[in-house]
Amino acid sequence: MPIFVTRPNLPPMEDYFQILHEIWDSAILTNNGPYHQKLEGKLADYLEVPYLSLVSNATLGLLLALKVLDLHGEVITTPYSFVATAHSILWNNLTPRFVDIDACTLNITPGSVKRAITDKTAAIMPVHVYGTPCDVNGFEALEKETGLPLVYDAAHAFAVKAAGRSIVQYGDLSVLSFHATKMYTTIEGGAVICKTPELKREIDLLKNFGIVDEVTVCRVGINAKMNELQAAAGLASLPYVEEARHKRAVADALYRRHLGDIPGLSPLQIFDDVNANYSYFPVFISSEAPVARDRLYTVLQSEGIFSRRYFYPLISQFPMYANAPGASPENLPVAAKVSGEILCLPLYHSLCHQEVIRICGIIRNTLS
Ligand code: T4K
Repeated sequence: MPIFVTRPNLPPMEDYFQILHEIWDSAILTNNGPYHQKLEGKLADYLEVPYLSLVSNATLGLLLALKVLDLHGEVITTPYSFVATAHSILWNNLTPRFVDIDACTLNITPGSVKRAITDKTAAIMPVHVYGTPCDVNGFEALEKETGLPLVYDAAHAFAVKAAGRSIVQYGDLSVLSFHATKMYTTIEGGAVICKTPELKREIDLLKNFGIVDEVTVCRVGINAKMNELQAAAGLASLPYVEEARHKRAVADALYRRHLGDIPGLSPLQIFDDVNANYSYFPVFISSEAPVARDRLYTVLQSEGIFSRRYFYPLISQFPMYANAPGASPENLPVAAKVSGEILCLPLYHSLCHQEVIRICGIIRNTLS
């Protein structure tokens, strides 16, 4: 059996089927149905936030989060992310301005963002990469100082807490992904967490074409609604999230124990005071290692182990971003180095002890 970088955390089939039966009986399949409403409430409680709006995926969530702020100009963001981050900026006719990342957290920092602010800057979009929290307090201070709105791409950060506080309580808006590859899934899906009831009302409007009632349309909205089948998957999965987090934590610790002393390999640090979600298990293969990152990637593949080079290439290297402000490699030395060294090893709730040991054995043999 191949081992993929991740596997969906599915609820027991009976739990999902029970809700599906009810949906079939009611024949309400979408458009703010009862399961959509129920999941919004449950997730808002679970994540300790007052205003949460479900969406059909995080990419549309990010698009709407920027749209709702009615911005013009540039959005400062990271080159080290999934391409959806920057695409949401371009889709809003805004220009991404890339700044370099911190070598420890792999996130952009208030300092690097501050140095890149110009009179064209309209907003800041940091990403909590792999679920590692950004310097949320520093960004909050920067927002107070500059008045620039903060939109977090929190696609990887479901259920993460920093200093005991839910990470999605920060910023004007935060966007979570519930894609099949995430630690909590609605198959496809996401949520926009809003600081104010007004922002939630606007997101709710925009995700449903801008429709107010049968005869009134007040915004150029889009269709970004989560449907009832997605919401049902989310409701059925939610009771199993903490168990999945625990199983991922066990696999993470096992990796660290068995990979700790391999020269040239180092796992991404887990930070004090963070309640992590163990979304990914990224390791760096440095230039001191006897074989390069890409060689290890290929060896693992030949053994049926499908690791991923998240995030290589950098977003700033894709053709539509290569001429964006800040995109030149000289401006992004840390991101460029990390992108060349990173490898995300398989990590998911059902990855068993023996599989982790086997993966570590292959890595040790390849790197020694
Ligand atoms: N912002 C950030 C920072 C993101 O990382 C993402 C998405 C977004 C925004 C946008 O979120 P969404 O609009 O998707 O909600 C995957 C995911 O498609 C994507 O959601 C995710 N980030 C990105 C990091 O990874 P791929 O192209 O690498 O996925 P794929 O299909 O190669 O799947 C990876 C492995 O997962 C496969 O080898 C097997 C396994 N898998 C995958 C699927 C789809 C399964 O076991 N079952 C499945 O159903 O992008």
